[in-house]
Amino acid sequence: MHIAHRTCPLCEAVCGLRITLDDAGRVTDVRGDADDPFSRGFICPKGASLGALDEDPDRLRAPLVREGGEWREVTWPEAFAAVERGLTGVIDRHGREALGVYLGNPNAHTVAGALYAPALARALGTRQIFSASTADQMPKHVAAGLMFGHPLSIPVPDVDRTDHLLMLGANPLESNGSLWTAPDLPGRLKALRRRGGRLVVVDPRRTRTAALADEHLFIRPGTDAYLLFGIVHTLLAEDLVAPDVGARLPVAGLDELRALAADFPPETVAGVCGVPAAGIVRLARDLATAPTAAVYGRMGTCTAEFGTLAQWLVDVVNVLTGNLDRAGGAMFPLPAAAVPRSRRPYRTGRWRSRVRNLPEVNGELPVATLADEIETPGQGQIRALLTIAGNPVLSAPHGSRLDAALGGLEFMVSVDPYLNETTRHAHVILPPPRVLQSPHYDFALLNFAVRNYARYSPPVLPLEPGRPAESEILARLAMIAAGQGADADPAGLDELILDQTLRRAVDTPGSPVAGRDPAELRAELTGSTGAELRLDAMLRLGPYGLTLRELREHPHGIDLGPLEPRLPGLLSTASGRIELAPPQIVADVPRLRAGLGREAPEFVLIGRRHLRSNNSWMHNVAPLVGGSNRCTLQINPQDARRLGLNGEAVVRSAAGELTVAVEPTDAIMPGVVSLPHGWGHAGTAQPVAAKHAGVNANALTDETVVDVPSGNAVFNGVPVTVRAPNP
Ligand SMILES: Nc1nc2c(c(=O)[nH]1)N[C@H]1C(S)=C(S)[C@@H](COP(=O)(O)OP(=O)(O)OC[C@H]3O[C@@H](n4cnc5c(=O)[nH]c(N)nc54)[C@H](O)[C@@H]3O)O[C@H]1N2
Ligand SMILES: Nc1nc2c(c(=O)[nH]1)N[C@H]1C(S)=C(S)[C@@H](COP(=O)(O)OP(=O)(O)OC[C@H]3O[C@@H](n4cnc5c(=O)[nH]c(N)nc54)[C@H](O)[C@@H]3O)O[C@H]1N2
Ligand code: SF4
Ligand SMILES: [Mo]
Repeated sequence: MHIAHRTCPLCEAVCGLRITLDDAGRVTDVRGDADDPFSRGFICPKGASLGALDEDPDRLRAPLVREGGEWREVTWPEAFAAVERGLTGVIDRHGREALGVYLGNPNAHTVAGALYAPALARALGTRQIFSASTADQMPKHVAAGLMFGHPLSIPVPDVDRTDHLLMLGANPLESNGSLWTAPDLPGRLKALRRRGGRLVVVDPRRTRTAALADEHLFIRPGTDAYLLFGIVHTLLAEDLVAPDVGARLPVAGLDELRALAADFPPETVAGVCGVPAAGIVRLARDLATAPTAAVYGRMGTCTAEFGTLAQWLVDVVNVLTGNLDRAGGAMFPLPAAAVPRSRRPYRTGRWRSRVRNLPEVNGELPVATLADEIETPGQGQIRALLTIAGNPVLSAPHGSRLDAALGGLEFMVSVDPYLNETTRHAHVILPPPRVLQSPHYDFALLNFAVRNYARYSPPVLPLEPGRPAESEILARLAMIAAGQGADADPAGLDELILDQTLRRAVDTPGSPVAGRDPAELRAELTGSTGAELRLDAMLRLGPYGLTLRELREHPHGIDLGPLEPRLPGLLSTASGRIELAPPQIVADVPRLRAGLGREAPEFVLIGRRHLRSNNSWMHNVAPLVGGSNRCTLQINPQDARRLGLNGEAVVRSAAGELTVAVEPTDAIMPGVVSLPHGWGHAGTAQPVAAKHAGVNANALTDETVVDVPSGNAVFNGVPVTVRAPNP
């Protein structure tokens, strides 16, 4: 028997786990790690099933190569050779611009995704780079980049100290939080209420989070930017702007903001968002008068038609109420492992997509146009695609179209543990090893943690001989893409990146190692893999001067304290101030204004998440599926009765049509229907998932509609019609 402690990689809450294994390396027990200073023993049903997931017999254990319709297991050298043949063939025939890559959500959770996916994307030498970020949080990056200067300068609610939290379009009791890393958010929210604080939830559904709150307001999907503008209008009209604004909080653009807000008084926006004007005014006054307060908006407000405007307004309210960057407000975390951030002011649109002329954001193009780029002939058409930890057939807007498009590629490689709806189109599938064979460090998520904290989990189980770590898989792909061949030594890539990192650090004035010799610094690093050496370098160069050795000596993690104010040093806008009215955002306000006069569709579709589900890929774990974790269309009973729905409904949008089981519930407001995404497993090689197939919600979502500044997909507020099936 053996007990291992490690971070759960399954969601953004980064809980510490205590895992018991038998002598054969099989997991016999998983529980929360009570000694983790951040998660203090919290665990959810997904974390508890990590053993079952890790040992899922349907996970791929060897690489697969597809010849015609037949899959064949091959050795790793054979698989990499097949990738080299496929990729170089496409490059020779069509050039590098015919290469595309899609990076899925688990890249935010893996060491490989953080450290090697960027190098791979660069090595491909193409601008056809796509990720789940444009089906998720890109509006927040754009708003933060334009307001504060860097797309990762994202404030998070200081949940443990706040007196008042206004939450829009998030359901952490099911999701466990997003862009807001806080293990046991249910417990933290209950503690907020216990100490006399107030939680207000705005959501078209009375979710489990809403049920916990002091107050829940229904809102028409897609209209949060109107509601938030109504709040801003009230703060300005009633002179509720905090005295810190202009002093502790240096701002630019306040007058312009005032002029913009003039068009969105509560009485005007109330009709659009379905929240009474008096309620909007009260929300504003409560935020302004609470001792401390924070506004937080997530999926429901990001993946919507006015996602960037909503994300901008969330932080405008945090600024105007004086709650930005102070204890109990919305604060900026300071992660331990960090390369110095660029101080160049943030820009988007440095290039544009070929077919729809959509602007680049954060170096990538919107996934909403991936199918266009694969299907549309001409110079630059994508002919070869790599998918790394992604399932866009089920997760991208109008994923059903992508399903067909992927079939037309000349070559496709997937790095994925499963043969699924997306990877079935690949010619080569490269499976990463088991979770317990992989190291873990949260390079991405600790940017959003409500306490500064660091924890490293080395692999619990060794790799089988010849089996590459996921980092090595991506490094090898990068070297193949760079033309160095399938046999090149991945250690060469690590040394190159280490050298660049150290050189940049010694050349940066004010850095703790400024002026030192990079070779000497390299000699100080410890670690048994390239990934560990790189982590050690980032820790040493980071703000706490930690080392990998220290993290290894603290297997439960190190608490680095509560969040602390970071202004004005954090700001990297050209003005050095918080930009309250950045031109690219101001340019999108007329679109919002035009929406004021629009007639609402009869029904709009929204998504939802379930505690025991995880996007598209945990439906093959028997203990997690079934019960209330099902793919049903939630609809208000009034609507169901009026339409005579009984059992099933036909839902149709501009993109497609589905027939789905209905679940009448008064938790959802009339005129709104909800369908979870990630289902539609028919024909998969995963027998448990196939038994709980469900339908693909993204057969209905419309890739032609995006949030304009960010190009982000719109999953919430999709106009649909609903009717009973023909008898
Ligand atoms: N309609 C609708 N669509 C949505 C959403 C919605 O709310 N509504 N949500 C959106 C959001 S927020 C997101 S993040 C995207 C997610 O979009 P994707 O990232 O495309 O989809 P996932 O379902 O997360 O798929 C993850 C894939 O990674 C594989 N995988 C799991 N672990 C690993 C690993 O360690 N390494 C590798 N290489 N692969 C791994 C899984 O087998 C699976 O194939 O979906 C978006 N789509
Ligand atoms: N159990 C579980 N946990 C997960 C995931 C999972 O699939 N399952 N996925 C992970 C991922 S990739 C992410 S990005 C996070 C997301 O985490 P959250 O942001 O908490 O996402 P959701 O649970 O989808 O909550 C979105 C809420 O927005 C509401 N909503 C829909 N439209 C609107 C609108 O127009 N306005 C407002 N105000 N509300 C609206 C929905 O009813 C829903 O309750 O969760 C992560 N955690
Ligand atoms: S809340 Fe997230 S990190 Fe914590 S155990 Fe559950 S899935 Fe894992
Ligand atoms: Mo996500």
